[in-house]
Amino acid sequence: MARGMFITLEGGEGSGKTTQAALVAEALRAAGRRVMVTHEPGGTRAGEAIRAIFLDPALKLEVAAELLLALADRAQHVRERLQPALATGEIVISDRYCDSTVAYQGYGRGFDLKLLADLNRLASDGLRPDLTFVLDCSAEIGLARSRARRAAAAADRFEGERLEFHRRVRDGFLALARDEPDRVMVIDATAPRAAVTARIVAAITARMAS
Ligand code: Z5A
Repeated sequence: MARGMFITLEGGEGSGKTTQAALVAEALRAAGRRVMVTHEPGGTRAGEAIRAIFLDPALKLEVAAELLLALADRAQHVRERLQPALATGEIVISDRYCDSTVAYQGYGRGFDLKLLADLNRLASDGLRPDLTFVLDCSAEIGLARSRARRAAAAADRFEGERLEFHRRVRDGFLALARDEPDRVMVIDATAPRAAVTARIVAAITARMAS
């Protein structure tokens, strides 16, 4: 069976994942590749319903409920969208995936990392990214970007978290990059958008060639 390439974009709030998912896809398509862009939480009809609950600032979710919602969303996303697209040989770019659960629910909320690895394996059906880019910037910069973009709209459940939470999340992503240097690459998210895109596309192209 053909197997496309699975790329994930990770990082804190406002680090530029959504922006880069679109720009990288555009660059790869211009080079003649078939690309699907998707995201978590969401990416499927059921997933978008889960996302609405997951982010609703009016809901006070237990941390275990939050974790299980993220995993339920992933179970649906992997089987309904990721595996079928990869099976046709597409390049799949997902804006967040399993590493977000490790960073947010593990480093942020304090769940045991071994437990999360097991649960992620179950939810993802063992599907691992070929390459992951952590868009890295300080929590202050990321949150300021998100606030500026959302203007008068209400903050979601995560934006309302204390700065310390967002710093732990950043530490989590950087720890993942140290643990898995062959898969996870840290990119300076404070660089200009086009420079960030160029670094990501260069790394993908190099990986394809190898
Ligand atoms: N979450 C979780 O807890 N557990 C899980 O397992 C999963 C997720 C999967 C929603 O995710 C929340 O779900 C997330 C973690 C949790 N909460 N938080 N925090 P999301 O991905 O939907 O939401 P987000 O991370 O808050 O995304 P975002 O705010 O949309 O950020 P972004 O996609 O990284 O950034 P952006 O939208 O591309 O850019 C933000 C702004 O910065 C925008 O105005 C851009 O034009 C600007 N920007 C982008 N790049 C640049 C550069 N290079 N320079 C200057 N300005 C830039």
